[in-house]
Amino acid sequence: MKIPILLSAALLLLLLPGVPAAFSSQTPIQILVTNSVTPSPDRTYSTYVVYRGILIGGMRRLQDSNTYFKFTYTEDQNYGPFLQSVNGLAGCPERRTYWQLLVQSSNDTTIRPNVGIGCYIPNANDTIILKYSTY
Ligand code: B12
Repeated sequence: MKIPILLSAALLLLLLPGVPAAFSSQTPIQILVTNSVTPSPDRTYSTYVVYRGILIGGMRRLQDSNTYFKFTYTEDQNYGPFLQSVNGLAGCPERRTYWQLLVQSSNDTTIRPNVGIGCYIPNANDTIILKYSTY
């Protein structure tokens, strides 16, 4: 008897306004891959992170579902994953190139997050810009 009551309570919680934010697990984002070093076409992809999920989760999900998006990263012992390559193009210390992480929010402001792909938590409808750049 207790189990159906618990199930009904859970269902009710899901239907209450305000509560679903914690349950509805999809925060949609776009990923724009662009190259400021050598001219090449931009590519835009759609994916999502779970509620308060980190960017790399959405990137992995995209990689698993779309053969045209690939990335690699190295693990830094202090700062976590460092984005090494996107779609086969790798950053190169000798050429001083790297994949810069930028975020354009739905209100059109663009920021350069002060954390990497393993720490950044996207907001709904963010456009994550992976920009091949020089430093
Ligand atoms: C130089 C530098 C870079 C260079 C590193 C290459 C080079 N050969 O110089 C470049 C320009 C590539 C870079 C990029 C980024 N950086 Co940087 N970088 C630094 C800086 C100023 C010095 C690092 C250093 O040389 N330490 C001395 C050496 C001897 O130690 P090291 O452990 O070998 O250093 C390596 C790591 O620091 C690594 N690294 C550098 N930046 C980052 C960022 C992340 C997320 C990771 C995992 C590793 C990493 O590269 C260094 C050289 O191999 C630090 C700030 C500071 N004063 O420490 C920020 C710093 C480490 N970077 C930071 C950030 C946020 C980034 C970016 C995410 C910025 C962006 N939005 O694009 C990107 C990384 C994107 C990606 N591809 O994943 C943050 C990391 C904070 C955090 N908790 O995640 C720091 C602390 C600056 C800050 N904003 O406070 N960075």
